[in-house]
Amino acid sequence: MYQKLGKIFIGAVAAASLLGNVASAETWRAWNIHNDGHPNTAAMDRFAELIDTSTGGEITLEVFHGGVLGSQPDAIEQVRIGAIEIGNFNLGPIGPMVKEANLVSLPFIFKSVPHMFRVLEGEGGEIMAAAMGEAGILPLAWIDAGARSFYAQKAINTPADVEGLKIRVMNNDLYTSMISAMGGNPSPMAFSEVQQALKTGVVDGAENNFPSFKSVGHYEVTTNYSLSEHLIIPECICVNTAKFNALSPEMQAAVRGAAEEAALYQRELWAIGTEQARKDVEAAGIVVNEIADKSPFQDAMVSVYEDYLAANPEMRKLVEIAQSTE
Ligand code: GTR
Repeated sequence: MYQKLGKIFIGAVAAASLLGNVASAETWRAWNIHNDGHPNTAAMDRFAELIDTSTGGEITLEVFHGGVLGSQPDAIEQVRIGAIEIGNFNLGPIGPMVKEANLVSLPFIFKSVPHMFRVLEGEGGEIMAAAMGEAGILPLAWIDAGARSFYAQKAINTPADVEGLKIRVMNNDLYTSMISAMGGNPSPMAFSEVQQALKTGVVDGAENNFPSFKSVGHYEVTTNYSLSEHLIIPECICVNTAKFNALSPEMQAAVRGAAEEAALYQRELWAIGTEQARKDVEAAGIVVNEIADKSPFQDAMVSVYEDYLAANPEMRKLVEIAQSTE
């Protein structure tokens, strides 16, 4: 009897599968570089819950925090080829792979975080998203990563203060040009190595936003955080394009909807987390330097733009879109 019922059931499932109306549940792996306590970690956990609900349990997200699935450039490549399905990536290290993503890595390209989001939500964002999708790493939603500023054992209030300093940067030639243009020595390095490098003096300084400055202990091995805000780089929740395209339109909408909701949650957490991180590092003794006039930094970047656009003239259009966005 049971056997017979079993056979009927299996037969029904097989028939339904042939008709294509039984989805098979999948588990997707997600990469996140941050630890507990960082806003993006909570947002990625929320994303996992949301995707479970919105897909009716058809897609389960297993989120790996703390960069345990590899460094960011490696993980970007893994999502691109489909070895990992999803990542919360900074667009900085995507630039070497997808030229259009490099728009956001031009220093001072955005006037503010809201301006950055306006560009991303307009034609500029569409062009970038299309190119990223084409490269295999499709953005489902943009998330906030604030502004990056310099920190070291001294104040960095002008580009001249960078002169002669070895500064850690993320992997992207635009950042090495940026530091060189200030007279510093750029040192590209994985995020996980920076604290030790600062501690042992392998580098003299680095640059990041307040939440990351705090979460991985860079504030424990520096004394000054100077608000140069030279880079406003967004992040994405990005999926392997082929995996996403293989889903039914309903499932695609469910996954995208979950990512968009998680992104909105991230932006809320980000605002609170940034303020809290600043308070915490100040309470721990970090001197935060306001920089009233950033124009010396901006002037130092003229050659970076000139050289980059001479070598990549096709990027002029995106730069113009960003600069003409109110
Ligand atoms: C953080 C960002 C990470 C990583 C890191 C870095 O702000 O969220 O994805 O890019 O900076 O400096 O490597």
